[in-house]
Amino acid sequence: MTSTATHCPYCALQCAMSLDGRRVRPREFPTNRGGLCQKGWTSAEVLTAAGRLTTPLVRRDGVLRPASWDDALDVVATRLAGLRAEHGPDSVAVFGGGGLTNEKAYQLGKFARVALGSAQIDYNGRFCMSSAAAAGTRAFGLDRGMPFPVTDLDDSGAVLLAGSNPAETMPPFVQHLRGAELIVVDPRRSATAEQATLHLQPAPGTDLALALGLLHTAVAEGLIDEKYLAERTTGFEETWLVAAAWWPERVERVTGVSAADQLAAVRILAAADTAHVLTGRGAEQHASGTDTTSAWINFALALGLPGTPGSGFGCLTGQGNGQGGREHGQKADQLPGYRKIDDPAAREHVAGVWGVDPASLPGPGRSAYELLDALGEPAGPRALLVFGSNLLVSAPRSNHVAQRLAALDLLVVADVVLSETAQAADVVFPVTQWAEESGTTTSLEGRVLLRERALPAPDGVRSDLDLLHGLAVRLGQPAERFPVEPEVVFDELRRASAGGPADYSGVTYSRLRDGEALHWPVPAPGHPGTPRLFLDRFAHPDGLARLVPVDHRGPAEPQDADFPLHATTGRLLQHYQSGAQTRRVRELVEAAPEAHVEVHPDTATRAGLADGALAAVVSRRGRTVARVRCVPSMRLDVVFLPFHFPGEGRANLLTNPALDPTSRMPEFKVCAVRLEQP
Ligand SMILES: Nc1nc2c(c(=O)[nH]1)N[C@H]1C(S)=C(S)[C@@H](COP(=O)(O)OP(=O)(O)OC[C@H]3O[C@@H](n4cnc5c(=O)[nH]c(N)nc54)[C@H](O)[C@@H]3O)O[C@H]1N2
Ligand SMILES: Nc1nc2c(c(=O)[nH]1)N[C@H]1C(S)=C(S)[C@@H](COP(=O)(O)OP(=O)(O)OC[C@H]3O[C@@H](n4cnc5c(=O)[nH]c(N)nc54)[C@H](O)[C@@H]3O)O[C@H]1N2
Ligand code: SF4
Ligand SMILES: [Mo]
Repeated sequence: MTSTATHCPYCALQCAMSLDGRRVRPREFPTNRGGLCQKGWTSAEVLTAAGRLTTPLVRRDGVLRPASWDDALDVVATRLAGLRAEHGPDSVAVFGGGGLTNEKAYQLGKFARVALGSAQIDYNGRFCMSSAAAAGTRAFGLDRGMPFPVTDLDDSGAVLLAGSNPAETMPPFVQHLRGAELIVVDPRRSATAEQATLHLQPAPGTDLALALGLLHTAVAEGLIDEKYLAERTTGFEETWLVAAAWWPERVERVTGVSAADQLAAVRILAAADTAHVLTGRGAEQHASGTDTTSAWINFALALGLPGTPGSGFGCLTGQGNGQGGREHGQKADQLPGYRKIDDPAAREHVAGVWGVDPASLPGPGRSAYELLDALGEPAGPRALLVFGSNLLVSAPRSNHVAQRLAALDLLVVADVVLSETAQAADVVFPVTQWAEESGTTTSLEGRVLLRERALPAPDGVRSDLDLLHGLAVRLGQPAERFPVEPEVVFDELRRASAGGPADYSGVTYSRLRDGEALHWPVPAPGHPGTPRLFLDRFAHPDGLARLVPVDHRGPAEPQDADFPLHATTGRLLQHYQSGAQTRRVRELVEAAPEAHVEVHPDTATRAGLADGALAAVVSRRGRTVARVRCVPSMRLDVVFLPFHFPGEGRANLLTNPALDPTSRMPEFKVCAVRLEQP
């Protein structure tokens, strides 16, 4: 049996594995060093899982019925053409995903702008990394989540993790933290916090105050790097004007983190020869997520970490292609190569590669939640095509999103399984999974990886690229404009990205096959790639990093008498995202079968709930039913729910779609709730 070297289909660590037939074996690689988590080990089971789609489905008389590819493509193309003719090109919208390969993300953006002529495309990365990306761009002039290789962390003296729980979300990553003093900032005593030297346990949504407080303490203790600030940054004075008002006792009052622990954290980081500050979704998924990430960056800059050999600041990218997926044009405001869609030079370049008039490219469209919110409204889209997202489980304010999807004239979903969103669709296309197709992803360290096809696709299943080709041709596009071969698409992506911030022009499939470690930018075929950014200069024109004066705002929905607790949401080891894939793997379901809510025992008792009983968690937007798990280390004022479960166990029935003004990220990580008997 042949063995094919590939990478895990799930998270951004992109652990290396081999597939011998459908048997997964871990593979030695710098990021995972032969390790895999339970999801990676069992990932091949999804290839043959119950519910695997192998035929297109078209809704007739209210029921999804099998159809041929040609019939399904004809139905969709005819209806899209009709909607466009009657209501204009923006009546058709597209929703993509950060799990899609670079080739698919690129082709999806091109399909929306060229074949549909629609501005209305965005993707689930808006719900994931958008605050991190906005803050990174603002500070450094360029957003590559981790501007250094993961293995740099092996030699770090101290690491502060703000709102990240890699012990569950990227288990093999944790081995890179073993040599460092670890400070974990998390309202929960997470599995990662259990391993920390110091656990700071702020109330959800108060990281911004905490980061300001740590900056304050660093200044007060004389522990900032003044030479670095003078030579490599601007904006410290304005930033200090805000941080000066965040003295330790005030920070303690707002966050719940003691002044002594604030001091201890600053001292650990300042005493280390090399140190890193890393953020995860806990800090970023807030209506103030961009400013909160900026506050963590400001603190890292004050300590002189970013762009210093052996030290650094990074945001831990989440989805398998969370980095590449945000660079090649499926985001509302972007063109390939991380170009801006409103930049005339970028439009000219990309239109040249696509062979269209730059003036024909639509401008920026709505952000993900705003797009969903507008579906079926008089001025909003009437059709939605979904690729790689299970919105009915993962988008905020689920009840409302379900209503908006139901108001559409046409919902089309391409998926590998009949996800909750696919079940609600008018047309469903069965597509290939990672092992059945080739394509590239860009991992959390900005390294481009090739996942080669290892298995034949099941009968009836085609790739997303094939589907886009079929639709584009039916919409009148020349066939050669939408190729189906991943390598051909990648070669076009290289040209489209050339000269852009995320320049892939020097990356080729053959270099990747040879095992070259190519971190972007790779601006020429002989270029060795850029594992470490910012060592000499940051990417702003003056080469300096920016500290940004930001102030604490707190959660968009404060606690009150009716909703006295804060709910936060996140992940469990066993399930991936909406659970569409992992809820089909028996071993994972047995370990984590249903929705639960983590509660302090006293909080449970006050609500009349016992450990193991079902509880209703109620917010202004909805009601979730979940099993009570009493956890003595929880804060009394916080409950935690994983968001992987469907139906009435959906955490997103509760969540607040208050949006960050810059990134348009919804506030997944904090909303006001109460506990009730179910
Ligand atoms: N097992 C598993 N692994 C995954 C995924 C998965 O679904 N399952 N998804 C992948 C993806 S797409 C992503 S984005 C990453 C996410 O990876 P992480 O960011 O590690 O995951 P989360 O569990 O969403 O959030 C991390 C922690 O933030 C804490 N938190 C909640 N509110 C706050 C707050 O206000 N401040 C702070 N400081 N912390 C807070 C939560 O308690 C939680 O422990 O994981 C990737 N890996
Ligand atoms: N409450 C709460 N909600 C959250 C979060 C949170 O922390 N709390 N986190 C947010 C974050 S960070 C993220 S990334 C999102 C993720 O949430 P979703 O966007 O729902 O992501 P997945 O569950 O990975 O959905 C991917 C879907 O695409 C399918 N799929 C997999 N590969 C392919 C492919 O190659 N092509 C096609 N067409 N389909 C494919 C899968 O079967 C699955 O149905 O959830 C967000 N929602
Ligand atoms: S850590 Fe991420 S990439 Fe590695 S095996 Fe687990 S899910 Fe896959
Ligand atoms: Mo994510």
